[in-house]
Amino acid sequence: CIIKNEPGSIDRLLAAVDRALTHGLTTVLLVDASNDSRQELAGILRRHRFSVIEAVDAVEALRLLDQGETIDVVVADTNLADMPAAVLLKEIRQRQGEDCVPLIGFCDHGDARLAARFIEAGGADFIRRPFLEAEFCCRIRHAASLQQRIQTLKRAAANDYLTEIFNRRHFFLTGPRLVDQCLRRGEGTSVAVLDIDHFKRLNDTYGHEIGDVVLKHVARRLKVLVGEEHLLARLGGEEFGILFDGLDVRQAYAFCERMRIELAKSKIVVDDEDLTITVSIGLATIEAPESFENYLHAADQFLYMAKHAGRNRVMS
Ligand code: GH3
Ligand code: MG
Ligand code: MG
Ligand code: MG
Repeated sequence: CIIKNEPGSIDRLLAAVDRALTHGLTTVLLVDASNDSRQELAGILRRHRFSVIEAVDAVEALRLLDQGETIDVVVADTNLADMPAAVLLKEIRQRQGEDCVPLIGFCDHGDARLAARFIEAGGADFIRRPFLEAEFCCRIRHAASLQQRIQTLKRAAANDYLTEIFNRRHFFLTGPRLVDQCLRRGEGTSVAVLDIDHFKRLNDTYGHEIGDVVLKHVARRLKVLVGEEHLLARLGGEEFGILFDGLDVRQAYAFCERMRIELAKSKIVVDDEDLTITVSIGLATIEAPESFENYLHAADQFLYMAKHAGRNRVMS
């Protein structure tokens, strides 16, 4: 961090120092209206090497979550005055979906049935005072590590192992929602199926391993060309799908042409040889609600036409 004599530079420096010190630590959002209790719990957590963000009520907690703060676990007093714990849970769910940040509730006294009700409502865990520091911290650590494992599994389930781009499953799971959003905004969209030409010949000539290198190369190039805006996946074999977010036919066609030309120009260095490949692309416009499979089928038919017309081209 470079310190300049400007307003706010000390704040930025302190924030950078804080980020460096807390890097890699589990971050807990501690929601507790009582200053004494919050300070005590924050003290315990910091002593046990947690990074702690404090909130005095549910509204402030939600605001911090909305700001996109990195938070691994929320630990909240279940007797918050501004919002019952179950409502806070529901609000977090609504914002972050099914596997949202885990929420652990705690209470001082009160109804013994609260723990069961809280966990049934979706809470990750429940802790009652008085508790031992070690138990408090290990329950939080456990919730955080479980969440991390879920995220790792989710990423793996969406990932194509060879090319490290999204897989077919992810494409078919998330594609329909993206189409819905485009159509509801009143924008058309389109889907492309891209297939490497004569890939079998390449495999037969250079071997399967070199074929894999080529697949990885094409995926890497496509990832750069397509960017974050559109959805790219390996559909299987040497076939890739691209769902364009809000491009009309002309724009999508131009996009596909650019991809085709870029890939044909791109040299793939294998041992001492430079390999080149070409691709054929089928592009289907999406204008009305239909099944996602139908859109793909249409794109496939255009791909088939592109192959028959001589390959290395886009058909729509
Ligand atoms: P076309 O131009 O008509 O698309 O011909 P093609 O040879 O590319 O198509 P074809 O469907 O005949 O062959 C695809 C080949 O892709 C056959 C298969 O062995 C190979 N393949 C599929 N998955 C993989 C993979 O993961 N790695 C490698 N190296 N090859 C793969
Ligand atoms: Mg084929
Ligand atoms: Mg092919
Ligand atoms: Mg194919």
